[in-house]
Amino acid sequence: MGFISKIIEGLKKTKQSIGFKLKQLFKQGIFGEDFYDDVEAILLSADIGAETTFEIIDNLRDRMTQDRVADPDTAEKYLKEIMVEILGEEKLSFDSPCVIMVVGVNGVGKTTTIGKLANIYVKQGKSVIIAAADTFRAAAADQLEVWAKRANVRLVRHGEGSDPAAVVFDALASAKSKKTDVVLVDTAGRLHNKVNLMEELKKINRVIDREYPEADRKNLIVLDATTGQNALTQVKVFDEAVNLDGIILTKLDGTAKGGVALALSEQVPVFYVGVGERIDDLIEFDANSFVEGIL
Ligand SMILES: Nc1nc2c(ncn2[C@@H]2O[C@H](COP(=O)(O)OP(=O)(O)OP(=O)(O)O)[C@@H](O)[C@H]2O)c(=O)[nH]1
Ligand SMILES: [Mg+2]
Repeated sequence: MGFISKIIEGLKKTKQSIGFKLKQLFKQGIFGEDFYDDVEAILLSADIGAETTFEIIDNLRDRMTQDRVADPDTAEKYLKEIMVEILGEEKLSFDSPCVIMVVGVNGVGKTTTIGKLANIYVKQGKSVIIAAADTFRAAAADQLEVWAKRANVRLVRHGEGSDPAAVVFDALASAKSKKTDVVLVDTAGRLHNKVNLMEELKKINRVIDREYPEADRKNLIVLDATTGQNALTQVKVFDEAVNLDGIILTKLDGTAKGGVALALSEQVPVFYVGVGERIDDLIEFDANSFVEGIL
């Protein structure tokens, strides 16, 4: 399946919840105050969030009034354009060597996403090493081992309960000596408490800065699309601990809450979306395809 058809398939439920309703509304061709109220209600119901929804509505009303838009196709085109502007066109780009630390609460799909990312970079001809820095959960490194084998990349792991920063230290040493292009760092999603988790992530972050200052750095947060607006809070909390460069939004395939990508994009750019559990179910985010997928 191609990229576009995959994202369209992944956004099917979101489209069912908002796209069809909006289409019907636009088709009526009556663009008075009721129209904007109805669009607002539909967007609010789709996890786009109040702030982003109001911004979209204000923009739409301004542009439609200014250009005296009276036909459904133009109105729909304007709405799509506004959404694409909000989502932005930024892609994840980095120089080799690069260290990508992947963070997020438990169960969102960090480990799976690391396997998928490793696969993407290997296919691009890059060398990759994975650091199993989630030493808290017993099966975490085993799970990562399976993904590393699938993607055919090296893995650095220590025993359960060992210091995650030490795992990262070893992975960096190996990457430096072998001139590896990308180091992917898997982290724990849960510790005894949230303060511990944030302190651990800060420590790993410091170790990377100190041990490999010449490497490019990216901190990515993985968010589960099915959590909807809750994802915004997660971005805030993790961004305070370690500066976030981007978002990977997983499990779009199982949810009608894909609209949350719009609210998230206003905070931090979305670089990839997960649309399934298989190794090639991670797609580079593209604003135009996304908007076509939901409307
Ligand atoms: N449908 C679907 N499932 C996904 C996607 N990404 C991950 N999953 C599933 O989500 C579950 C949790 O994934 P993990 O990769 O273990 O999540 P994690 O964030 O590493 O979890 P912890 O290590 O416990 O914090 C697994 O069953 C994955 O197969 C996706 O894009 N779509
Ligand atoms: Mg994990």
